[in-house]
Amino acid sequence: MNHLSPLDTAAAQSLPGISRETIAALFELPFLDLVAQAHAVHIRHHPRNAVQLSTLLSIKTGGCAEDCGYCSQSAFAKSGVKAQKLIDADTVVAAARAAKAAGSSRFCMGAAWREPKARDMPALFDMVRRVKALGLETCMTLGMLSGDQADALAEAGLDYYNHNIDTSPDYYDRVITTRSFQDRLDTLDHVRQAGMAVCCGGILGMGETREDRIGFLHALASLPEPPDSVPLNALVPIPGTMLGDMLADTPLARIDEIEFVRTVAVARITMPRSVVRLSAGRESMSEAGQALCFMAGANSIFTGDRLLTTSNNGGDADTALFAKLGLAPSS
Ligand code: SAM
Ligand code: DTB
Ligand code: SF4
Repeated sequence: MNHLSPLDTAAAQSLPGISRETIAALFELPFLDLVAQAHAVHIRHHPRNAVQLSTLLSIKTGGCAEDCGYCSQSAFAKSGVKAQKLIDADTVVAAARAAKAAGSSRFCMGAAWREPKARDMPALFDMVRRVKALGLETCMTLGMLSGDQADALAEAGLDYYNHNIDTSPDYYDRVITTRSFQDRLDTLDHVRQAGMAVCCGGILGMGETREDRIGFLHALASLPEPPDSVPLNALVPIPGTMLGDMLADTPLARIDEIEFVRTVAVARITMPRSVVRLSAGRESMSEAGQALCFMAGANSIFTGDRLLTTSNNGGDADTALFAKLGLAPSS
């Protein structure tokens, strides 16, 4: 029998130290058993039928020095995304106000930087303070941070910092060459040391194998502390990016919905207390696929009709889906 007993599930929850073998065995479970187990873990640690809503805004778009193979904002990509400077705080606050009015509880500001420059820091502090004053949780994703930068952002009141490991340590070099897996771990460490909540996940459907998905979740669950929030993105294939073009040539590399749901379920079981965010790629997912993700333990989404440079399911589609599924937004 390859089924995990409840005892094994309990072992999987006594983190840290979850083994690769345990994660691999979870992936091998019959799909319905896996989703049932994940749902049982989910309702033990999180409110039922509740999904947290976050809204994204690109505060500095394009022209990024990194070569992330999925990203439209890399200077190495021919995606047609134009480089723009850091936008002003008034524009950010207006977008945050609209996000709050639409029911979002967290506002995530993303910048296409390798890392923020010293001259940008005062404007970032101002954005954090003013968005927070609206009664929203604040999140930023700005690339790598030094310990001092993380401390200063925490001091300004930043609640969450998003910095993804993106994929398994083994597959990482096929996706990004300009910064290392260890660089990412160092930034995550600075964020945690500064006392901010860590938001860390990655992308599925970049041509990685099941082994890579196991390695990816193993790396996340083995961080000194599991991330508070785990965004799971399905690759949005953008023409002119290395991976977008690869997927256009080999459509079968696209992750199927059942394997995506499996990955959500294994994330839920291996990181029982983390909030798992069904992130980019939701637009190309069926309603039934999204419902299975919620069943398997996803309990956060990005709302609004834009992500950073690509479109997202608009609020109307999400309101209709929540009504169909009996889900309610949570804070
Ligand atoms: N420049 C910062 C950084 O890389 O840390 C912040 C912004 S970056 C766009 C944040 C994350 O978005 C990436 O780490 C990646 O996981 C995700 N992402 C970017 N482009 C994507 C795409 N085309 N499809 C799915 N996820 C994507
Ligand atoms: C994350 O993991 N996904 C979000 C957020 N963190 C910053 C970004 C998704 C970007 C999707 C592609 C785009 O819109 O350019
Ligand atoms: Fe730059 Fe972030 Fe895009 Fe990588 S993912 S190219 S670091 S904006």
